[in-house]
Amino acid sequence: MDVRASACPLDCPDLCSLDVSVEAGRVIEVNGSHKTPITRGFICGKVRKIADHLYGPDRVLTPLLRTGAKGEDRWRALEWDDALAMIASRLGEIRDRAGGEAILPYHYGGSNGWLTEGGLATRFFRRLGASTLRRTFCASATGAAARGLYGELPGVALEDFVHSKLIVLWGVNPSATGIHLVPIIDEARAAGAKLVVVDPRRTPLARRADLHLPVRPGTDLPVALALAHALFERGLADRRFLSEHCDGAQEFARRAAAWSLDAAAAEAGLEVSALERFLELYVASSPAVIRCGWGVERNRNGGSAVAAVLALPAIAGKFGVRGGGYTLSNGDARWGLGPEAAIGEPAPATRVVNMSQIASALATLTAPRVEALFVYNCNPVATAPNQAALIEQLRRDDLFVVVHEQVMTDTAKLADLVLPATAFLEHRELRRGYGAMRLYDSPAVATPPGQARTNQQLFGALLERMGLVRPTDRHSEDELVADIFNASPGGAALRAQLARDGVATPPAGATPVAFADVFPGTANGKVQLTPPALDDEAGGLYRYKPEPAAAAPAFPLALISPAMATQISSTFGQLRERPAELDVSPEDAAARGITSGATVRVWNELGEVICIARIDRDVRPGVLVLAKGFWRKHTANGFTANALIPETLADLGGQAAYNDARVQLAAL
Ligand SMILES: Nc1nc2c(c(=O)[nH]1)N[C@H]1C(S)=C(S)[C@@H](COP(=O)(O)OP(=O)(O)OC[C@H]3O[C@@H](n4cnc5c(=O)[nH]c(N)nc54)[C@H](O)[C@@H]3O)O[C@H]1N2
Ligand SMILES: Nc1nc2c(c(=O)[nH]1)N[C@H]1C(S)=C(S)[C@@H](COP(=O)(O)OP(=O)(O)OC[C@H]3O[C@@H](n4cnc5c(=O)[nH]c(N)nc54)[C@H](O)[C@@H]3O)O[C@H]1N2
Ligand code: SF4
Ligand SMILES: [Mo]
Repeated sequence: MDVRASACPLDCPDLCSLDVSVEAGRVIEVNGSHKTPITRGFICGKVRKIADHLYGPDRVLTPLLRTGAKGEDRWRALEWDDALAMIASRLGEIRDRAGGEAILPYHYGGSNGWLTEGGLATRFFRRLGASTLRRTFCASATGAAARGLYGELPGVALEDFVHSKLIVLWGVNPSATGIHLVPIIDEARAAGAKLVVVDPRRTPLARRADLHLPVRPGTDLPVALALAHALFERGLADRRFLSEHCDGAQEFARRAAAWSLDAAAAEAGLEVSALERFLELYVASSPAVIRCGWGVERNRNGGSAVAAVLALPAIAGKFGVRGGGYTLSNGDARWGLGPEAAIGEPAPATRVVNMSQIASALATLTAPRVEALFVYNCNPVATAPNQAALIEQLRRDDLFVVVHEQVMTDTAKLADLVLPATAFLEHRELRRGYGAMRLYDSPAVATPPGQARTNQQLFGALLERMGLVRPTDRHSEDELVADIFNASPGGAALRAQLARDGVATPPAGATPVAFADVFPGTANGKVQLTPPALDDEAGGLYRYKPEPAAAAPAFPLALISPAMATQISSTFGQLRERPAELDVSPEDAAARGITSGATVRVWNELGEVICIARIDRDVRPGVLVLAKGFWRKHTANGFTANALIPETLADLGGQAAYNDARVQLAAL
């Protein structure tokens, strides 16, 4: 048995370093190592058990052609050559007749690397003149807000949280979504740090926190603005930092003045005393860090809310010390590298389709209508909004659906053609972390089962078959990786680090301190507290959009869908046997005669879900929780939370507003 070094590129901030035991090309065991220091030699249960995913009965092993009606689950195995010929001829025919824009690539992160996302897939669809997908499932509102205020600026390194005296977890649940922060928080607390959690649910860390603010979903904006306003009004704002490092402070203060602590507490469903206590802790503590998560962005106020939360450390003067400031996505750690250099084809100005509005796009776009959907790195039936409408569209006989996948997902089941994809231990991946500031170039360590092929192999073959290869093209993995590094002045040094240590750290180091080692990446190097571009995009940044009163009587409950510990979004869902459970507060359950374990119906104008209820004291009244990532088999009627999620967007980044679902609930 061989032990090989790798790194986990799944959509998780931690970017664990791995030791993978391999025998005869098969993964036997996966353990954490120490190359990413926060891994500390341990990893999550999901990846420890990845052999069940790689070699389980749901793995797609050959190309499969649908032989029954769409969704009927009857397939015939094909040779790759025949599958590729079929795709090339169908896409070619559609392009020649209806135009390239009748073809829509559909992809999100998959395993989030720069080889599997980007690379030859993007080159292929650009040269085909396909419609352009705007990728908005996740982090597009947070990304727009963070870049608007700070430009590209790395946040507080996760390992530096040990130095913090106050840790604020705002719409983030590391106990499930980034487990390596938990022991770091424990260490900080052992050294005297306080912990504040802002979350509608009493999460495991909220239970242990010094202060938990159980906000109503979507009300972070008033809370953050009221805190900012109180800082200004009480003379607690850091005037020196604001004048030296910030633009737009006056305008920000003017807008924040719309919210007193009283008004914000009423809107968010909190005690004013809790907001006073939060303010007191925040002012008194240094270093203080706000770990902003992705629970803040997924509603109609989400972009403004994230911007307001990120403004707080500037207003309160929390930067410039190790362990102080904010952490959002450390993907912005200024690597000076990106996947674009490997694509080798400029983006054409083709029609843009927001992936979070896919159901409507398929139903309503004309000139041209979408006739082919090519899905890779994504499982939209489980993860996109408006699930029932999407399923109906995928069933259309005049829509050609190709899905490149590792396992038979709910999306693959609705395809015309399914192609077997490799998983991360079976292909090379270049990946930088969005929590841990590390970069890996991990080789394949295991043999792909069956006829699984990498994204590069698939799209390289299609480029060739469709006559889209140019004589100057570079397309081997080595060439793509070389192009990524060669495009950057710091690339050679990073490559040398990777060759020497098996891991690289950003040019500014793995634990840069904002406003000491690194400064905002905005045009003038200052924080933009009210950036005009965001103001335009949001139609008024920091302007709160309350719940539409008309909807309340019919659909009085807010449904949120946070992450599960046992999956990454829908990834690994095939391994779960237990049905989905809907968490209901004791109050809302009692009002409807619902007991734990009862079958319930939860619905709105978009659809309904029939599943099992669990009475949960950790959920605030008025809120229901049905996790993201369930598969259709996990509920009694084959629909998940996504069947209740509207296609309306957050105010920035075209972001999906997953937590804006409003529903009614009844016992069945
Ligand atoms: N185990 C596991 N790890 C994951 C993932 C996974 O699915 N499973 N997903 C990965 C991905 S894709 C991402 S984007 C990250 C997400 O990482 P997190 O941001 O931690 O994930 P979520 O669970 O979506 O949301 C965090 C919290 O926000 C709360 N919340 C919901 N609405 C609101 C609100 O309006 N305001 C506030 N303040 N809180 C709210 C939820 O109750 C939840 O506890 O995790 C990554 N890591
Ligand atoms: N209800 C609700 N839904 C949500 C959210 C929510 O908060 N609530 N949050 C959203 C968030 S944060 C995110 S990030 C999205 C994620 O949504 P998706 O992008 O759909 O992510 P996954 O569910 O992880 O599915 C990724 C798929 O890509 C496949 N894959 C992985 N690597 C490769 C590869 O190399 N090649 C190919 N061809 N395929 C590969 C995996 O097998 C997997 O099936 O979900 C969103 N969905
Ligand atoms: S999913 Fe996250 S915690 Fe699990 S191995 Fe990967 S990086 Fe580590
Ligand atoms: Mo995400």
